[in-house]
Amino acid sequence: MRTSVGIIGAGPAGLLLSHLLHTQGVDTVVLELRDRGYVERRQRAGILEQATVDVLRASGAGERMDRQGLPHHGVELRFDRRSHRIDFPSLTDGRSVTVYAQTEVVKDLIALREAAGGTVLFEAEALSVDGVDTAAPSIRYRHDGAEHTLDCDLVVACDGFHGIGRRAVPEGVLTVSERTYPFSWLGVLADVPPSCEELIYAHHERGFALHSMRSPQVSRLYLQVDPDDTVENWPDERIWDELDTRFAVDADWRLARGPITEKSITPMRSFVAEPMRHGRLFLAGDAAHIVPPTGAKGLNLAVADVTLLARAIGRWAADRDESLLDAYSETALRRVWRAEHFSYTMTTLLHPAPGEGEFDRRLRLSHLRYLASSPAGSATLAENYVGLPVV
Ligand code: RFL
Ligand code: PHB
Repeated sequence: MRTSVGIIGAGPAGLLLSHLLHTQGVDTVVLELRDRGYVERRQRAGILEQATVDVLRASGAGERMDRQGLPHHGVELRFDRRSHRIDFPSLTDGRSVTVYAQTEVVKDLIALREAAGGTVLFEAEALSVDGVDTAAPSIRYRHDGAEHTLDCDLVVACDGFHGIGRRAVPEGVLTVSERTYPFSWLGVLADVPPSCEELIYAHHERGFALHSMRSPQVSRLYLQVDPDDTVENWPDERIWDELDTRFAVDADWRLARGPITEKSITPMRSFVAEPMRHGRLFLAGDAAHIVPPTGAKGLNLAVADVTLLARAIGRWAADRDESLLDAYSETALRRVWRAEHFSYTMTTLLHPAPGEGEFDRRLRLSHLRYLASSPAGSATLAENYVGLPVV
């Protein structure tokens, strides 16, 4: 098989890139390890920055998002048993975020690719990328029990943190910066209307808790847990009791309980591999960088990467002008490192680390009070959360 741009991975990065290139008349093939149902149901992100919404809408992928997405104009920080609202529009020249689940973005993009006759091969495992230093790179993959080769002009690895794309870069070329955190997130989906109108980021001495949502009927909740904890340790009753403790406020507020339909534990990691290009191979999304989910940036970074890349590939396909391709890694990394810093700051701000001392605890509380009470502090949080237009 032959295509212009071979894309590994049908997560948001790979699917959106394929869609954006299609709108510019560039042919792609997407290879995806998992089956379609798995990819469409994998629970992950929920918050879209304004710029992400704009890209989806402008490319024709925003029709259902515009009907079903929930615009959010602020978040609540909760600590010391009190609530503090951060208002986005007044602090950011009118910008906001939208609650619309990654599962829905992925379903919308697959449906669009299907309607346009695009090729997305599910249960197709990329095994290696070859010839990235030549003008004729290729992807070796397994599909329907046989091995095949996809010949390409360019290859884009959108295959997430555990993918194989990054490994095609020769030894010694990539610089990796990394941090793992001494805690994880237990995430649950519950069939109960959210107990809040906006997200609640709660800091408690027993650990962080987050109240998010998927729809007016479905809540999404997270608890900080130990990195070696398991879901078997967390029966539903224990989860609700712990959430009650961490969200407790001196006000008339109650957390509604309902049937928990899904539970999983996610480690927290920061990771950047750079540069995001080697020869004819490009890295995008989680294949190149990971942020801890506290800042809600991962999906938005993936969208920002492929938006840049689609423009660069479009220019190259039209007249072989490589200037935007050459600039891709450096331009993308400026946003990546801003998000890395914000996600790290939000994570260390809200999660007590095991074994930390009184000094760290007091610094954290002081930082929280500053962000909640100073207009400059609140504006820093707000402008990073909704996404900085220029970085
Ligand atoms: P993905 O979504 O991981 O997709 C990669 C795809 O590549 C496939 N693949 C392969 N295919 C073929 N051959 C191979 N050898 C392959 N190896 C892998 C995989 O099956 C998969 O389908 O990466 P992408 O597209 O870069 O998208 C990144 C986002 O998924 C990720 O950054 C976000 O989900 C992170 N994230 C959040 N981001 C936000 O912007 N806002 C949020 O509110 C938010 N919350 C979260 C999150 C991530 C979380 N978890 C579970 C890590 C909350 C959580 C709990
Ligand atoms: C989510 O809704 O899954 C979500 C929201 C905000 C975050 C992380 C996850 O910071």
